[in-house]
Amino acid sequence: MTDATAPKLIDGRELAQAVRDEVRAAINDWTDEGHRPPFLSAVLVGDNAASEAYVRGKEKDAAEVGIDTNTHHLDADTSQSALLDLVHNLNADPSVDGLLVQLPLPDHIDEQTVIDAVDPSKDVDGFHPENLGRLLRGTPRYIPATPYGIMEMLSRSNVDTEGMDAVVVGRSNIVGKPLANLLLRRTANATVTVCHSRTRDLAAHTRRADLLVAAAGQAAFIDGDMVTEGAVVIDVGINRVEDASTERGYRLVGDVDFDDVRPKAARITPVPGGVGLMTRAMLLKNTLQAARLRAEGS
Ligand code: BQF
Repeated sequence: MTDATAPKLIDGRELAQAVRDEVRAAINDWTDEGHRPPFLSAVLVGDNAASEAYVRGKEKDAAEVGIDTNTHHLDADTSQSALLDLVHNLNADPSVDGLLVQLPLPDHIDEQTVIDAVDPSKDVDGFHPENLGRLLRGTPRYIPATPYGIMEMLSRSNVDTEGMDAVVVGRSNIVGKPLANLLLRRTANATVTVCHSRTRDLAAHTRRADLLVAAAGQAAFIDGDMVTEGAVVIDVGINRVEDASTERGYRLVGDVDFDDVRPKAARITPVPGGVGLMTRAMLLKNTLQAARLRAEGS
């Protein structure tokens, strides 16, 4: 159910700031107990501008909450075996709590092989099959940051998913599949439909959604006609559209046609300033958890 008194916009800036404040307080307690600060190591291959920006954002958030970071920048032509060597070294390094390899990787590198190489106890992205398996089985260790952030946005905005018809558009391993699983858990109790590029009548599904999550990767993919009055709409898309009036020549939009959908939605997340910021905040939570796991020796 939806809290009718709540403001329409689910503000990722505000919610992510609240998460960061909590993580910072928890890290202060952790270091007061005599532990060193959590340490996150990131690996960035090549010079994809968006990836560089994402990593810089993660470093900035980490610094704010007291997580130490080190980013390894590798050339675009780095071999898969050189990347795997680095991952193995970071796995073996006891000063590294959390380890992430920024995606996407260059075409000559097999992403799955690299994901499999990350020590699951350091896998703060939650992409390793062991961690995905644990999530599926209901005993999660690291929950992938985007779906984790979406669940956190819902609970912090008092959206009770109990009995809701949730429709997730997009079936990626990083968003759609783990999110569908989180919504299915007994702690959420939604009825979940996962749609994708081959779904026959997409609008027939989305119109039935009390909770609509758009993770299709296409600007203006969801318009007002595809949304029922009073739905909660979560926009996971990050798309660049040309905009000559901006300094960079583009602006970021989600998968939802915001102006068209907003009047019908009970709640809606903006882009920018929505799910993306929460994704970053949840990585910090996972990194603190990694430091705790390391200290316990588990
Ligand atoms: C915002 C990502 C596709 C492929 C690889 C804030 C982020 C984005 C947008 C961000 C993303 C997307 C990340 C906003 C991390 C989310 O205000 O709208 C933050 O940093 N993200 C990533 O690391 O890799 C990706 C999307």
